[in-house]
Amino acid sequence: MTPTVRAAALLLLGALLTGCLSAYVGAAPDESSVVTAPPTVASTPSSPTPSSPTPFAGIVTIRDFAFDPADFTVHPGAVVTVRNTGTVTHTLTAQDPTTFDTGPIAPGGTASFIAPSQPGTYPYLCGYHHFMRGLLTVA
Ligand SMILES: [Cu+2]
Repeated sequence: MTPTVRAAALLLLGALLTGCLSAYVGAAPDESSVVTAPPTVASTPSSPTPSSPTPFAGIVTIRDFAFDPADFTVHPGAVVTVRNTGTVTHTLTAQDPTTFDTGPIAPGGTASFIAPSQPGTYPYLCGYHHFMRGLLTVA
C-alpha cells in the first residue's frame, strides 16, 4: 500500500465514520428516549440495613474454640444461653468470675447465666482456654 493509497483510504474511512456519526447523532434522541423509557424501580422494599449488626438472639454458641457471637449486647438482667457445640468442655466466665459464670459446659451441653444489672462492658473468657474471649455489653 503506497502512502497515497493509504491516505485516500484513511480519508474514505474518515468520511464513512463521519457519515455514520452524523447519522447516529441524528438518531440519538430517539435512542436515548428508548433507553430511559423503563421507569426505575425505586420503591422496592429496602434491603436489611447493613449498618446495624445482627441483633443478639440470646444464645451464644461455642464452636471451634470460639464464642459466636463473641461480642454482644443484652439488657440488664437478661438471660443468656450458652450452647457448646465443641468437642471439649468450655465455660463462659466473666473476667471477674463473681459477675457471671456458666460453669463447665460439656460438649453438646447448654448452660445459661444472668447478665449483670449494671450497664457496662464485661470482658469474659473461657475458664479452660483463656484465649477464648469476648465482650458482653449491658445496655
Ligand atoms: Cu474453652
